[in-house]
Amino acid sequence: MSKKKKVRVELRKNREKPPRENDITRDYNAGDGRADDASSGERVRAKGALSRYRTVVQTDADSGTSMPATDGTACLRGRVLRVHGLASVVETDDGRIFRCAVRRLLKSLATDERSVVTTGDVVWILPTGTGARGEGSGARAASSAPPDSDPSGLAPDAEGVIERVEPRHGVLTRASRRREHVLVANVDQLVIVMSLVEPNLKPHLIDRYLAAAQQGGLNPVLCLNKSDLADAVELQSLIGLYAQLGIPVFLCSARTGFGIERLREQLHGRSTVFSGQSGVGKSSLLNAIQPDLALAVKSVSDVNQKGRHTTTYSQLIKLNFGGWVVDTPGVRQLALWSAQPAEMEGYFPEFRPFVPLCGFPDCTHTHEQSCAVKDAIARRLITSRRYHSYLGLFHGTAEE
Ligand SMILES: Nc1nc2c(ncn2[C@@H]2O[C@H](COP(=O)(O)OP(=O)(O)OP(=O)(O)O)[C@@H](O)[C@H]2O)c(=O)[nH]1
Ligand SMILES: [Mg+2]
Ligand SMILES: [Zn+2]
Repeated sequence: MSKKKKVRVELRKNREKPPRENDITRDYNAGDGRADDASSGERVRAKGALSRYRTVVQTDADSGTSMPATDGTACLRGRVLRVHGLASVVETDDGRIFRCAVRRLLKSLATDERSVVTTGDVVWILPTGTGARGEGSGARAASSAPPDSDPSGLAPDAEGVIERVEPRHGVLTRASRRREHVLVANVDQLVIVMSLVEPNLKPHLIDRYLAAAQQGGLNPVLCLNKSDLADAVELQSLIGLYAQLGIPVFLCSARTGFGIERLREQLHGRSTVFSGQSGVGKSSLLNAIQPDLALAVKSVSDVNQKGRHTTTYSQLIKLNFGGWVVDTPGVRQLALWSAQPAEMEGYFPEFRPFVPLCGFPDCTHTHEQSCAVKDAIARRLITSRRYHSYLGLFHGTAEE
């Protein structure tokens, strides 16, 4: 059984007539009759100003249950390439590019979730503008945004409205200002990009990414870049640790091309998101993998401007050798979204053999006596570095 959640929706009073009464009926049917107060929830706020609420039931398996009906003949299916504030750039299945607003009802549904539409979403759009033209946008979608053009970087063929967002799978999510921020949807692999130096490797951030990957249903891959600048010998134990956990580790240099062929093979035929701190070389690696992408990378003159992100928005890119990749802006921190402390041990697979041996069945492996996990750390069966990452996540403190 999939979980159901009720969402209280305010239908904003921007229309004279109640919007789409037939939707309510449909919601009622679609929601197993549980759109309880479909009409009884109507309240009149002020004379003449119609203000209505309704509760819709969304299932996790199909959060589209309460989405407006899409007219299969008028709507086009597409994928969100980028989001710029209120506008999303969508490539439809026939290869056209649309600049889309989001239907108001969808926004109402998502008031508590920051990401009603995110990069990678599969959506249904209703074309609104005329002059839909052009075919085959792959090359344009892949090229970087020319300055002073449309902020999307693409000259859209036409305009449209996003009517429906398909249920997501494979998401990279984080907590941002106490809200859920879905960075990317519908990918199957997360490439955690770290650089050996400039900026220095942050093992605790790796562990957070690994937890986020499990949470979002992504296969993690660790990519250690800038191998031309530092000797990786000192990292053998770290590389060994992640390899033991079953995580593929790639040592690369976007500058020299070292390790790039292997990374390219890893992307082939998959949908991948690249994430990591600013300046680790995410965009540089993608340019090395497919040079015609010509993604903007930090130039020498920018190097001293610390904290400045060169990539400023996530974009979904079609790879010419098969596959999709999302280049994202750098992150400073990665706070997990809605993860309960008790869930954290599940993100540390090497704890698993010991957890059943703890003295208390609900042992948190923090302060308890007779904790088999802490014993395993004392016996060096679990590294104390990973245990510290666990403590940081458990207590919800920021990583060092
Ligand atoms: N020496 C060396 N420098 C690299 C390598 N990869 C990237 N760089 C440099 O690192 C800087 C940052 O690279 P970007 O590709 O812009 O980094 P990014 O991760 O995309 O950064 P944001 O877009 O800000 O998140 C640039 O000056 C690159 O030239 C590498 O393998 N070796
Ligand atoms: Mg970048
Ligand atoms: Zn324990």
